[in-house]
Amino acid sequence: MEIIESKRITLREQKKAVPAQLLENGASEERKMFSMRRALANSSTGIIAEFKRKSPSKGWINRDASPEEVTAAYQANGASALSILTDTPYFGGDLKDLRIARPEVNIPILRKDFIIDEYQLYQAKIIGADAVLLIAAALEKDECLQLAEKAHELGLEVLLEIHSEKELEYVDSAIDMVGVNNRNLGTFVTDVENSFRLASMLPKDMLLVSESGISSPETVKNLRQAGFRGFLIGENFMKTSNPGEALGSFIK
Ligand code: IGP
Repeated sequence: MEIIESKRITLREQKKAVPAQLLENGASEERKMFSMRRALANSSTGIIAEFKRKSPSKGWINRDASPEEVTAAYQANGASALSILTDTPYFGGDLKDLRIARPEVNIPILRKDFIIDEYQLYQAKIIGADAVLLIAAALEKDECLQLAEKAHELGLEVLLEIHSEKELEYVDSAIDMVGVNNRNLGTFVTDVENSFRLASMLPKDMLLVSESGISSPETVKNLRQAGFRGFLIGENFMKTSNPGEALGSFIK
């Protein structure tokens, strides 16, 4: 994946500027954390509302959106949790977006990025994330489990993202939640059927999240019936001029 190569380069630069040891010390400091797993298990809406300015498939979705305003509005309109893209070249996000949003809300925040190195877990903890995404397609299984363990040491929860049956082998007790991505990362085609198909093959006691391409309340209702407790929605809200309100009318 080209995006992983770009991550490696960025990481090299970041590590030169701030050595890993220094960041690790900062990341070990205690702070208040919000459990995403618990929020989704107990919540009425289960919506994980995403802050996303652009994507490789759509280009700019909402170039000028303000992270503090949008995330506060998401919370006010019923989001159970937030997802904030921190990748710059492909998604127009920034570590700052998450850091700025943190004091505005008191619901869990997922750092959405391509995580390949524990350095990024230290960053996630320091900027205020409660959970991180680990993408099976971007990691070897043992790398993925090592990162999951490190995340837990820092008090971060792990959402494992899978897309296909062959990635079911990544599902492990070191994972807090499993996300089924409805978007094929190779072709960018989204198909919610993917969630329905994989749900029956996943452990019954695992907290399941359906990701991408969700644009109707009806779909959320059906996914809930199939066992999903989290619904990760970005574009459907971000493409409007008022993402918070769009979420409000979606769940009404
Ligand atoms: C949100 P959508 O179609 O509602 O905007 O999708 C989210 O699932 C998507 O942004 C996403 C993603 C990812 C982005 C899912 N997995 C991995 C970057 C990296």
